[in-house]
Amino acid sequence: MFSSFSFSPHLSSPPPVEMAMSSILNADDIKKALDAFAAADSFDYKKFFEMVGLKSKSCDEVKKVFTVLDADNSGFIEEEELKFVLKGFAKDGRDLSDKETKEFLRAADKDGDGKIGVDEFAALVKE
Ligand SMILES: [Ca+2]
Ligand SMILES: [Ca+2]
Repeated sequence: MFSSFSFSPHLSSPPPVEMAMSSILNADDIKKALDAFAAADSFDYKKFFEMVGLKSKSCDEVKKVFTVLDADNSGFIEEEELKFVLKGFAKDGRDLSDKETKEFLRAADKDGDGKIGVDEFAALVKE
């Protein structure tokens, strides 16, 4: 018989994102930040991280947020995950445009491997 516990590394249904995020960040702050950058190509990661309150969080909490955004648990936020990064904060967050995604990635990806590691993410948040 199958046990009720699953240790599969290929988890097809990650835990509810909003619940995880709202245990770290204030839902109202997230909503305000998403509203502020609702227009296409208006995204500013520095202001966004500040508005959602991430900038003032501890390193551990920033790492938890990274884990939520790393939807496939690869240990990195890849370009395709970055495009949907706002959905990690709230279900109704918009997709980033290709231009925003590339700019965000370029700003974060200090070692140039085309994806964002947890240290790169933490450094970006604290920038
Ligand atoms: Ca990933
Ligand atoms: Ca990198």
